[in-house]
Amino acid sequence: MAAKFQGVDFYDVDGLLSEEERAVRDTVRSWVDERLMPIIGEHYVEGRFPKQLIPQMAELGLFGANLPEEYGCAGLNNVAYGLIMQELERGDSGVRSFASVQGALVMYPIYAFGSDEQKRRWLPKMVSGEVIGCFGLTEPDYGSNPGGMITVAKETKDGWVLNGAKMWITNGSTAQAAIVWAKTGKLDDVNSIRGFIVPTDMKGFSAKDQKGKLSLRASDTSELVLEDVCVPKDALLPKSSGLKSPLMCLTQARYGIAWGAVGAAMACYDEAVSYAKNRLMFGRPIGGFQLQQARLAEMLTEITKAQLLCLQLGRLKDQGKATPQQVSLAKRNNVNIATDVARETRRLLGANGILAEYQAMRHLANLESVYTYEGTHDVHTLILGQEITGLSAFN
Ligand code: TGC
Ligand code: FAD
Repeated sequence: MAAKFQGVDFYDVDGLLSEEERAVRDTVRSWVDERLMPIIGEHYVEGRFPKQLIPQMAELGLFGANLPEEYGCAGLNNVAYGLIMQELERGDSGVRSFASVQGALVMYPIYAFGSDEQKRRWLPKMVSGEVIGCFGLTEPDYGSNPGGMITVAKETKDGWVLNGAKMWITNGSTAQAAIVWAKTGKLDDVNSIRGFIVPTDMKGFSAKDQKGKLSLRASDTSELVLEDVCVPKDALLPKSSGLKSPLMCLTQARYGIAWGAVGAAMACYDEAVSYAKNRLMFGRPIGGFQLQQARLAEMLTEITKAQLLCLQLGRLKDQGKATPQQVSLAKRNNVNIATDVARETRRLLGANGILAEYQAMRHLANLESVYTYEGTHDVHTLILGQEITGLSAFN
């Protein structure tokens, strides 16, 4: 079994953090060690999200932590928020996903596109975990290309009628409220996309969990079906306007994922170092062999680069200067290196590396989802390609 997490900080990144940022990180780090680590392996094997942790996460202020205090949120800066995501994903990508969907994909659109009444009605209940939300953008035939969506919202004299299906929706079966993106005009009009807050107990709304997942097992992922779901006029997020609105939410979530992936990589590296020092083969620790040392050196190098990337991105975001393309670069790089670190750790651990008792295989399997969701690695490559050349691969 892995020893207690020691932290990974080769370049004294800690020294670049404020006292408050370190305090937030240390609080979440202790919570992950004490409450999440002892149970996550079992939940993963059983394919269950640890729902019993929701009130504790709310108590710690982990939901929408970078949103303003006037709605009960923690009002933290983006670096402190990122450090929360890092520590949660050090535990498990599914638990980080739960918090990032709630904060970046559900509370953020209500905050950014909602009316004052909607913000006052929903945000405090979401901070406290009383209401869990999900974010329905992806459809069975429209994943990387959400602009093609065929879910529609038709205006009536009393409100809106929604029809369509959403696929791969995190927290879909747990949620009391779904942010649903739908076209309010012709199917070829991406500018008619609007966001709706849909209570999941509405007639015509159903959520069915996806079975047989070999990745992100400690997370609920569902298909949502909307059949003539009638919502009142005030379900519409009034300031949502076109495809740009859901894509703005993705930028918030991708930012958190960039940090989260570093957490998963740190967990694996820590496990690899500890195992390499303790596992004896040919009469000495395997960490004494050059091959394993090269593995560890590569891991530490990539983690250190990813930590510095996140910190500078967070500082830019706090200054209002971070661009979606900079977020894409960090999501793309950090998830990629974290997947490599997890794979190399699994291999370094030999047969033990396939057990749920250790972390590497669980992180590796999780990171395959993280590589795909919130824009696949390929999509982020093309976003960067467009930024570099000015030529879009999509349109
Ligand atoms: P395109 O013409 O490029 O853009 C339309 C408008 O949106 C603006 N925009 C963005 N704004 C903010 N943030 C971003 N990331 C933005 N990307 C684009 C853009 O400037 C434009 O604005 P305007 O003013 O000109 O109208 O749109 P496109 O249809 O060509 O699509 C581009 C593409 C492929 C990059 C986009 O569709 C994309 O990102 N696809 C990936 C889909 C995706 O990431 N889905 C994620 C679903 S949610 C999820 O996976 C949750 S996982 C759980 C968890 O987070 O833990
Ligand atoms: P596709 O778009 O079909 O892609 C298939 C392959 O084609 C990929 O390799 C892709 O990179 C490649 N490809 C696509 N377009 C191009 C191109 N132009 N050029 C080159 N290659 C291309 N969505 C939500 O809305 N809400 C959620 O909460 C949510 N949670 C998720 C949780 C999990 C566990 C997973 C796995 C997914 C989740 N998603 C969610 C969906 C996720 O965002 C999509 O899976 C993702 O955007 C990719 O879409 P797709 O799976 O349809 O793949």
